[in-house]
Amino acid sequence: MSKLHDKLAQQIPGLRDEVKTLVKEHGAKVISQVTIEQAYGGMRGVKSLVCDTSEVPPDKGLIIRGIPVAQLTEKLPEEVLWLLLTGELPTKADVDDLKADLRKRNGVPDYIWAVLKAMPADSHPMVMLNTAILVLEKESVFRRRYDEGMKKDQYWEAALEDALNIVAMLPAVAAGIYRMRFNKGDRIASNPALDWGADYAHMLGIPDPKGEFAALMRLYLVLHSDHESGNVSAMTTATVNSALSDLYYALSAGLSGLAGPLHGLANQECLGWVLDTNKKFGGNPTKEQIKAYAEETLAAGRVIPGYGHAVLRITDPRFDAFLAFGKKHMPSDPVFQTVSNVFDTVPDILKTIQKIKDPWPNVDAGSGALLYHYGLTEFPYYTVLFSVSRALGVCSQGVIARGLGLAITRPKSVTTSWIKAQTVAPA
Ligand code: NMX
Ligand code: MLT
Repeated sequence: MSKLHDKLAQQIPGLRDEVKTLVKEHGAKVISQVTIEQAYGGMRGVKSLVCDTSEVPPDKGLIIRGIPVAQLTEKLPEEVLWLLLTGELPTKADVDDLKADLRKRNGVPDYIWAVLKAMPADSHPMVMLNTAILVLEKESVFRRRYDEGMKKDQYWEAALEDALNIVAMLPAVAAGIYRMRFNKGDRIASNPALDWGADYAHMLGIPDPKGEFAALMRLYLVLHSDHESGNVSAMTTATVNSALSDLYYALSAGLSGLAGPLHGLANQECLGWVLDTNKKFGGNPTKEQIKAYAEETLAAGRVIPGYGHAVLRITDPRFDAFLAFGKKHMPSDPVFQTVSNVFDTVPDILKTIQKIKDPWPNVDAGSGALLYHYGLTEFPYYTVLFSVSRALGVCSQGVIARGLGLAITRPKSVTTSWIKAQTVAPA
């Protein structure tokens, strides 16, 4: 058994007992209320989910297990995976063990490539990724063991097996999709000497003489790894998984939510918007030209991608981390400069629109320019990178949920007639 398995085996029974006691002794305590506006408004702010892997205070941004994400930017994604699952940073021996375990699990079955090749050549890369994950469900340890009559207190172990197998295979699957979909030539074999993020960079095949692209990939995979559990992809993954559909079904469903333009597709749309400004103005636009283009976008009833957030009310610290990377490695890159100028311009415009609650950039506002700089210019692919990273968080959430024995998700819906009846004052 791996060190990660053993660590969780030590922790999970105690956590389960703690939750049982909390519910038994304080189950009736009210922690949130729901207004009519929230019922129609995407349940914004309703506290009705529990997620222990991370939290997102509106005035601070992502905190993973008590550590602000700005303090995790030098960590490997494997270290963050360990942190998400156990609540502690791993020792060197722990992380070496996890790396070796992932390496053992990273072979992708040949049938995946046959399925992907059979898909229309112009399929969106996110459709290819979600199809591959769903087809891989055949490998689910959770489903096999459930069919064999596994006991409830063993669910988390089978979920951990699925989570680790998925995380291990994803870079090769995602890199294979990149090379196939964008005619980059044959797939590139995994290099067992590399860490998970650097190996993904290597399998994509982007020339990287100085190792900067690998460094960007590690950073990217850390920054997108988790964002508590109320966002569409995490909540969907958790809901599907709560039916004891295994993590292959659950992740594929969750990432279908990430593929939406209001969620993870915004990174593709954001770079598109930045490049459009450069095209429209025949080069790097001035701040006045950016302002004019932003106003034109808003007047057309469209959103400025990469700006605004359902929870945050500050500049996303993940955006800050990407901006710092860009300033260090590519300060004079014209696309990066436009991203930086958009940051100086757009919040002031959005602040004048009363209905917009957060005028600041989110994680998607800057990452595309950095990828573009290193030659990863196929922006329909960008949400796939987000997905590989987000799998770390949502799969960790799934393992913990099965460890805690959380119930199937089933809130109560009401009709508009019922809501109208609540607004009538009693006679
Ligand atoms: N540009 C134009 N309008 C905006 C923007 C924006 N960037 N952000 C919010 N609004 C509008 C929003 O469409 C809504 O309009 P209406 O009432 O007419 O439907 C109004 O402002 C109120 O929205 P908020 O309450 O501020 O935001 P909400 O919580 O509903 O939505 C987002 C959050 C992220 C969906 C929204 O800010 C948005 O659409 N941003 C652009 C897309 C984006 O960057 N998405 C990525 C999110 C991060 N991620 O990685 O997933
Ligand atoms: C995310 O990382 O999932 C996004 O910032 C969206 C969110 O948290 O609502």
